[in-house]
Amino acid sequence: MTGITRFGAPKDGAPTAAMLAAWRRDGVLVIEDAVPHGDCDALAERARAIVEAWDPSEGAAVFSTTAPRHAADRYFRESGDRVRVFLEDGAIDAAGRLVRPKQQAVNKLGHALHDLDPVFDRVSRRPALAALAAGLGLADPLLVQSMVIWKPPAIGGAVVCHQDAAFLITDPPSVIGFWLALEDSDAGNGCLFAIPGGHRGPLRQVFREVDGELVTETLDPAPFDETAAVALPARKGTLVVLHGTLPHGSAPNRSARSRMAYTLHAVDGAARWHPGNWLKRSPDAPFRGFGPGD
Ligand SMILES: O=C(O)CCC(=O)C(=O)O
Repeated sequence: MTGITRFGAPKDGAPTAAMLAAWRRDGVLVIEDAVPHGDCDALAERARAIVEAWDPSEGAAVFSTTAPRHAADRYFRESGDRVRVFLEDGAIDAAGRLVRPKQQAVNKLGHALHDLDPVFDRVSRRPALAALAAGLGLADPLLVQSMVIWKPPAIGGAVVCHQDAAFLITDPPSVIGFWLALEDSDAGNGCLFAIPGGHRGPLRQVFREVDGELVTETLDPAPFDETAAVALPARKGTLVVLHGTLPHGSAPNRSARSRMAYTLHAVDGAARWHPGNWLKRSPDAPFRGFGPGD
């Protein structure tokens, strides 16, 4: 038992009264069978094809939330309106050469899959997801960031407990995370965990640009109560919706199974997008909403 109420997919996507009550109480919704397996497979297949086509000599960066090095890296900073490949710690040697097959070396792809790839675009802009976002209060939703989190077998890295509002900053905080299991996840292969109700606590940190450098600023030093965290196992097709101030993360994957997930973050265009956000878009690639012409 996870202690979190699990829901079936509402008919037209809009959250039911029970879902809204759980959202307010817990700051997280687990919606089973929200996306058909065919769409999950199509996303996983596209992700693998992007990695297959990627030439490691074009450049790459290790992405680690436990030993962050990416902040100084142009490769990361320029990925806001591109699709770039980030590698696991342990996938390259001291000279930067891959020591594992590409498909088993990836930490994540990011961060504009939803705008640049037609398959990710179609699944991200499902009408049911737009109805869910509207029902959860995003008046003018803007899809700002998408990632495939690879979690490869054996070396899949941990994602430390964090609040998404620290990384996608608006005033007031408005980000909502839509996390979709592309494969079954459980405690054995590093499923998500979250602290139910923790979204009602303060935003602890912001990660932002100051004088050209990306820095983490502490707003509130109170540690997360990780003893209150619950595991959120999710079968393929399950959507986990995360409030922007909900503390959540995932354990490493030391198993022989991969744990691929797709995650999409939306903010409210009615809130002010902080100019110091790490995530930048070129002027000809503005954030768009759920509609084709938004
Ligand atoms: O997939 C994971 O392990 C973590 C994802 C996450 O933290 C997020 O989408 O905000």
